[in-house]
Amino acid sequence: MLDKVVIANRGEIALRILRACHALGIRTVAVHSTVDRNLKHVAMADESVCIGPAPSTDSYLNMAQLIAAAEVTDAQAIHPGYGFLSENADFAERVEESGFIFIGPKAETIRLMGDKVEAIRAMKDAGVPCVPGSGGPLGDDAETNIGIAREIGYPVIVKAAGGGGGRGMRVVHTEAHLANAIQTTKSEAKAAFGNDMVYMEKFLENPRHVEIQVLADGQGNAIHLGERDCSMQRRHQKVVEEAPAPGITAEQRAEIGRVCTEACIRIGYRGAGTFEFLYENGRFYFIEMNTRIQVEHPVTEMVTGIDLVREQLNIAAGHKLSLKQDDIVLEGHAIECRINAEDPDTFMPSPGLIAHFHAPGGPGVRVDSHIYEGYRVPPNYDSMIGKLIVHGPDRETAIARMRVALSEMVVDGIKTNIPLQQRILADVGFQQGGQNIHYLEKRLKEQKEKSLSIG
Ligand code: MV4
Repeated sequence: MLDKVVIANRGEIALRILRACHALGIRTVAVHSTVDRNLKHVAMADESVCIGPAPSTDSYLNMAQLIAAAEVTDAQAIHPGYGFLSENADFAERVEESGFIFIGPKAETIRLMGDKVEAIRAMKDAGVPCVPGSGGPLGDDAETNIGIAREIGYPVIVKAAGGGGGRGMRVVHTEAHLANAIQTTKSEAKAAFGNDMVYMEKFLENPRHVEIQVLADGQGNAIHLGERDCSMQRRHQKVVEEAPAPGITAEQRAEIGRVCTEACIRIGYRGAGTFEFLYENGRFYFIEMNTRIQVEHPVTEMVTGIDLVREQLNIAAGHKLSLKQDDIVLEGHAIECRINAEDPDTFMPSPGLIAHFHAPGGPGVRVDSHIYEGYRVPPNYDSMIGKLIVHGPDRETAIARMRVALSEMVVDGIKTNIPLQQRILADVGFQQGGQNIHYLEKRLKEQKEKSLSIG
C-alpha cells in the first residue's frame, strides 16, 4: 500500500481523502494556503505544508509548490481531489516525471478527455452512444458547416473542444445565425482555453443529466457503479444529486454500464471516472468524461456500499480491482444536497465566521463537511461548505430523511442555501422525480416573479 499521500486540495474533499487514507493506514500531508491554516483536515493530517497565499493561482494551482511539498515530506503520491489541478494533464505528467504517483488516470488519458472532440471520437469508436454531431472539428468553410447543420437538423449547439462543464457553447436555431455563432464561439474559446477548435451537435432541448460512475485498474479490469441523476442545477452548478436516477430500469443500467466499462478497458482507463450523458426519450447520449473523483460521489457510495476514494488509493497503489461487476448491488436510494455559503435567494457568496454549527444525524444521514463552530469561511474559494447526504430504502424515505436532516442542520453566522434546499425538497415536481436540466431554473424564475408581484 501507499505509505504517504499529499492531499492537493482543500475543504470537504481534502477531509474526505484524509479519512480514506487514514482508514488504510496511509499517512497524510495537508497542503494549504495562508488563509486555510485553520482547515479541519490540516489539524488532522500527519504533516502540513503552507504552499502560498490565498489566491488559488499562487497555492492550490501552483504545481511546483505541490511537488515540492511531496519532496520535502518524502510522500509517495498526490491526490488532486476535484477542481484545481485534478484534470490538468500537464500536472499529472509533472507529478509522475518527478517520481510520484498521480492518483488518477494517466496524463495521456486526461489529455484525451480534455479535448472534447477527441473524447467523443474515442467513445464513439468504443461503441458509446453519442449525440448526433459533426464527428470532428468544424472547418472555416461556411457552406460545409451549413451542410453539417442541415444533416444534423436544427437546433444545433456549437461547443468548444477545450470547453466542458458548460463553458464555451452556443445554441443555433436557424441557418442565418450559424456562421456568426461559430465565429463567436471560436473567438471566445481562443480567449478562454487558448484553443479555437469547435464542434457541432444536435441540441437536445429537454434532457436530463445522468452520469455513470466507473472504476478501472488500468490492468484490463473495469466495473460500473450505476448512475447518478444531476439534473437539479443552476448555471451549470449542481444543487441536488441522487442515485439511482428515477425511472432508469435495471436493464438500461446494465446495458449503458456495460458499454462504459468496455470503453474503459479499450482506452486503458485507470482510476475512478464518470461518463456524462444527456438522457432524453429513454436514450443515453455521451457528452463528456470526467477523469476525477466528483463532488457527488457519495450518493453512489451510499447505494453501493463502496468507498470510492479507498478504491482510488488501491488502484494508485497498483492493485488489481478486487471488485467484480457481480459484487455491485444497488440498495435503496441516496440524495445529496450541496450546502453553500451563499444567499438562498440572490446566490451571492456569504463568507464569514460560523458562530454556531449543528450537524444533523440519524439513520442513513451523512455529513461531508469541514466546517466547525468558530471556523471562518474565506472569500477566496468556491462557496460549497459541505454536503448533506441521506440514504433510505426508497426515494420517498430518502426525501423524508433529507427534509428532517435539513431542518435539523444549523449553520449560524453566515447565510447558507439550506432554505433553498428545503424549498426544493418540498417541491412536488422534485418529489415526482425525473425532471430535466431546466426544471430548477424555471421554478426559480417563477418564484422570483411571484415574489416581485407581491412585494
Ligand atoms: C448539451 C445540451 C443539449 N444538447 N449538448 C452543458 C454542460 C456541458 N457539460 C454540456 N452541456 C449541455 N450540452 C447538447 N447536444 C445541454 C447542455 C446543458 C446542460 C447539460 C447538463 C447539465 C446542465 C445543463 C444546463 C444547460 C445546458
